[in-house]
Amino acid sequence: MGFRQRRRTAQISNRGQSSGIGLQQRFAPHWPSLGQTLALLATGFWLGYLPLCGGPGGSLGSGARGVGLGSVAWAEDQAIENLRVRPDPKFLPPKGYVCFRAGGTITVDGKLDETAWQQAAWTDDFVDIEGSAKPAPRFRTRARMLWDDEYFYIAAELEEPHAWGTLTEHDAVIFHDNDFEVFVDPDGDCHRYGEFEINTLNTGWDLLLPKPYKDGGQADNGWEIPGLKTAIGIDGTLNDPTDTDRRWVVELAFPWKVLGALLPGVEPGQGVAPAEGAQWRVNFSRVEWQHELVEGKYSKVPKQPEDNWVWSPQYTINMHRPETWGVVQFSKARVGTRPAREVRYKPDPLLPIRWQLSRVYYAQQAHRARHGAYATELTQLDLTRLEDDLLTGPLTLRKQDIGYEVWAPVRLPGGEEMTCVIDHESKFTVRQANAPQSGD
Ligand SMILES: [Ca+2]
Ligand SMILES: [Ca+2]
Ligand SMILES: [Ca+2]
Repeated sequence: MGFRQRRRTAQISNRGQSSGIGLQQRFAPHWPSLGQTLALLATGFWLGYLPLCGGPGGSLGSGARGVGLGSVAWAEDQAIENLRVRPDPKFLPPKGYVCFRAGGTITVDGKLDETAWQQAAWTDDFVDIEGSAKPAPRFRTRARMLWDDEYFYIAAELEEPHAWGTLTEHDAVIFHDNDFEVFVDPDGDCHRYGEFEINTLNTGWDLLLPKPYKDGGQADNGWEIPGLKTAIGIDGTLNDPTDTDRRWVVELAFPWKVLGALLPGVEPGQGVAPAEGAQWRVNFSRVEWQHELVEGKYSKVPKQPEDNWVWSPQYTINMHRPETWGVVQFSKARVGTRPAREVRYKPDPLLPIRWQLSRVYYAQQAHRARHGAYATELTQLDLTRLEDDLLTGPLTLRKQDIGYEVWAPVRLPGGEEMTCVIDHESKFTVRQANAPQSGD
């Protein structure tokens, strides 16, 4: 198997926090050290087939779903990924979805027989995590969303001829089973976001990321979602390989009290539902393992990588790049009503600017991986000129006490002026034009 295959295998070790040590030791010796890696890169050994400079093919598999933290192997993973993966110069819009109010009560029982669920639109079918250029998923996956004053409801249907699962302990590493995953970043700053994973046995793992792993973030498994309601429906039989199943259904109710408190300045448990028209960054992922039968029981095929199927493509095997997650726009219109039918998804005009700022960030990551330090001038980065109709001037790179910021001066179509900023930890912020400008 090639590079990609081994990377995918190594990622298994890096994702597992609790059980990762042994696996990491098992796989780590097969990997070159960071120094060796850079030496190989310097000799051009990998340059022949690794697209280093973005472009449509600029995303080979990476191993960055990991939760193994602070290890040398992890740092090497990141350095390698940073060298290989860059956003395409052409803006690729994330998926969008309008989430309407549920008309009646949603009973979280694993059945989507409520009228409101029937009236809610399905998302697009999930695609490979690396995008539609990769082979289509073997099994269909799609989701629906609704909300009311208390909850953000998510339903998913996962076509599955063999429904099976093993994990029963809360906060276990659920993606070691086939699973369904939810990612939520309410303010879209790419920091402080929640993740929830669930398997066919209705076992959940809720965790909070203060920032992405690639930026030094450490998962907080102690983060819990009090009041969360979850249910699984199995259209078939669970853990019975003697027949063929059809699908499993996930039904979830996330309390706003908890999700809303992911926003800055909101005390724990004090979150509220989003305002009319608010847009949150959300993505869904499905992990699917190849299985075999061992003594009549389902078992993972050893050393086979998992498939990752998602709603909004990540363009690399890494969910922890919130800049490519989908956009959920909340509407107070009741699902299925005439007012709801008139609501349209309105893409945020800043999305292309964010994409461009992300390109600078990834170019800086690559620069640091190659040269040991961030570039001090944008011209040192391997980037084509960044253009967008909303930009009112060139991007500027501003050194900070630690790291840097890149500023993009913007005028919205309505005339409002602001500065979009990304920093060295991929945090995205928008500053009003009149705000004090440090760093000049
Ligand atoms: Ca239900
Ligand atoms: Ca956030
Ligand atoms: Ca937890």
